[in-house]
Amino acid sequence: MIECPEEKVVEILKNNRIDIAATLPCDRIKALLPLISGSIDTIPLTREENGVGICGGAYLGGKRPVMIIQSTGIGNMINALLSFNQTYGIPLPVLASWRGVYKESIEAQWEFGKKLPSILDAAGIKFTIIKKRDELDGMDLAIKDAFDNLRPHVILVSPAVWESSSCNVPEPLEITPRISELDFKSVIRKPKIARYDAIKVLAGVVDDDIIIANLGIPAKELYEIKDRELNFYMLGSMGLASSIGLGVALALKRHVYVIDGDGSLLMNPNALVAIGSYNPENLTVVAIDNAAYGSTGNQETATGSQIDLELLAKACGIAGTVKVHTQDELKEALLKKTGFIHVIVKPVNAKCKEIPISAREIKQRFMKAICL
Ligand SMILES: Cc1ncc(C[n+]2csc(CCOP(=O)(O)OP(=O)(O)O)c2C)c(N)n1
Repeated sequence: MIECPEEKVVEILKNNRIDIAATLPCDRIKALLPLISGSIDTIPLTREENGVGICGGAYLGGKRPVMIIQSTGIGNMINALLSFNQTYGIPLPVLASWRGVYKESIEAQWEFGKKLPSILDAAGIKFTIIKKRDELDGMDLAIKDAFDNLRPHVILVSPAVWESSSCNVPEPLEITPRISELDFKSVIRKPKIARYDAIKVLAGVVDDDIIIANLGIPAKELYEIKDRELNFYMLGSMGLASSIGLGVALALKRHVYVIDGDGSLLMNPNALVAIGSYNPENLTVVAIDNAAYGSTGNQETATGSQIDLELLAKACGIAGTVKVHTQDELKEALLKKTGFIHVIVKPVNAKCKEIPISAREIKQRFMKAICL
């Protein structure tokens, strides 16, 4: 009889050489999470989909990540699991505390929890159900399946597994008393350059640096300007460019530039929250702001009149930020490797063809180029 099944889980993760855990709490795993963060590098998430990007980036950089979340979080990840992990062949074991099915008193858990196996089945996402402690070895097989077969694998763990565990839950931390002050003035002028001009400047300064290119027209423009094996072109999973960039930057020493967009950053500002808590020196987010969803026909976004992305980045704790309007200003900021470069551009799309390489080729040649 295992006294503390949580310890067994940590042992399974360690035996599988898991070196990054991206987590978001569930009450049922409150004794597991501190054990995880005590023995594996842990990235606390603010939304699960963001974790899919960070873990994917970490994998591209040579790490072996896992996500540990509540099962409801799968609902926040499903597009990314399909359009990123399944499409590119990127492994991701997901340990999900399975709510809604076992001694569940919260009504809001019932609908999704009960239907989750059918949802995963319909989506073609591999999953393993662990109903009791003596089935925990199934977790080991599921993790191996994810890495051997380059796919996500969800492990639905019933709360029954943790029942009457002898593991302790630590005391909570209190808020850190502090003063927040912001001395910030920013001027957004009439844009002079287009996204294409900005990407040209970036392509001109990279040496053996990495570029993660946002989905849609930005990726196509980069492909046309300068295709290279160290370019990772996103084809889906809108919102995850900077999350992927963060994951790669945390895994590797090399510099990582992310071409992101205003629409995408506003879809997943959680990426900025995560970046702000690490501020890796080897990451530059090039936030190309055309105040529009450019790739889908230039529908306006809130950056046109309401939100200043540089201010948002600062509010999220990103240390180095700058706003640029010209190619020269952009070049200077890129050479300084500023953490967040807010590039003001016109809503203009170059006429580019589809990227003629498959998602799996994009991934394979990228990983080969960084010598993994
Ligand atoms: C979840 C999701 N919603 C919507 C889309 C459609 N879509 C693809 S690219 C894009 C616009 C992205 O805008 P932005 O990040 O500002 O970049 P831009 O194209 O302007 O450079 C949209 C809405 C999508 N692919 N995925």
